[in-house]
Amino acid sequence: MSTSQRVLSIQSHVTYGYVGGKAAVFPLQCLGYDVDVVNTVNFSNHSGYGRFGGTRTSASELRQILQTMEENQFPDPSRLLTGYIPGPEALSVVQELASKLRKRHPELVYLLDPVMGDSGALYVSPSVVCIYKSMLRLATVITPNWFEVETLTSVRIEDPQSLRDAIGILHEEYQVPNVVVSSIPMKPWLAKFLPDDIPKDQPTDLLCISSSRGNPGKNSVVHACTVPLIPGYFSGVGDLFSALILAHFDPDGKSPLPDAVGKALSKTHDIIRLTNAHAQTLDEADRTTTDDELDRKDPMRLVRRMRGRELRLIQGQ
Ligand code: PXL
Repeated sequence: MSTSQRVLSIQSHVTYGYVGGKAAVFPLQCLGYDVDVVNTVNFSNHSGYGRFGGTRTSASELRQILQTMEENQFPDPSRLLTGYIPGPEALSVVQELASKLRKRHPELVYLLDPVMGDSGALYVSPSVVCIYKSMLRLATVITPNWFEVETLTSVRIEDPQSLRDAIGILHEEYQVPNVVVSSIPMKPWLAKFLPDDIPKDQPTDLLCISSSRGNPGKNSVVHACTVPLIPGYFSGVGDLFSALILAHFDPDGKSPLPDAVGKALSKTHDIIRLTNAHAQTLDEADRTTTDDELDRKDPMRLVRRMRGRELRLIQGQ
């Protein structure tokens, strides 16, 4: 990779722990990128701790930062990474920027992670959904989770055809060249649909699909790979995964999308393994997942549990 590559990363900042920009920027820097960072929120810690303090960056603050960057004629990035942007006004400012950069540099590599929710629930304002839909055509790669694919396409994914339909809508209607959907639980109907060399007898595996749009009239190129599921939820994993895809992706051929996704998946998996091994060293009482009664009696129990599950990014560098 040339040393002059520059990423503009626009996502959340937390003082303690590794989600959003804290999960993305260090890996990008380790891989040789200069990273310019815009924080969409400035919080003490991620929301899973139950208590978090700080502020969201307003649309006018974002505009001021971006405008001054222009006035000072700082170099434009060759790559753009956008993640958690919880409000519609702020997201519109990012849309304007992405649109301007895309016009100025048609070769811009833009990874858009449409962070909206998970497991059937939105955790951003519902009004960001239609803004994301109108931003999709600006992206080079998008990394929605299963729920976000359903939200963007209004397709309920319940069999191979609906999965094909949803990805087809993202490629054709929304003009997204590359779609990566990760952390898909291995469902029986999905297993039947996969090629022979993918292990399917382990319901404990997670599947990742990457799909690149073909030339007009041609089918898209779809790759699938699996990683063993490590039980439990680790915050910031999606942010790390997206950053690594952006870092490794070389649209001109040396590392096309499936290669970049493979590298990102194995590195992310290694960090989760390291993090999980560390979490196992916690006291039994703090390791046990949810127990509302115990958490109510001792709110610091949740804090200890979350602390033990912060990504071991530095240790795993
Ligand atoms: O993508 C994870 C994430 C990012 N940013 C903030 C969060 C979380 C997950 O909880 O709270 C502020």
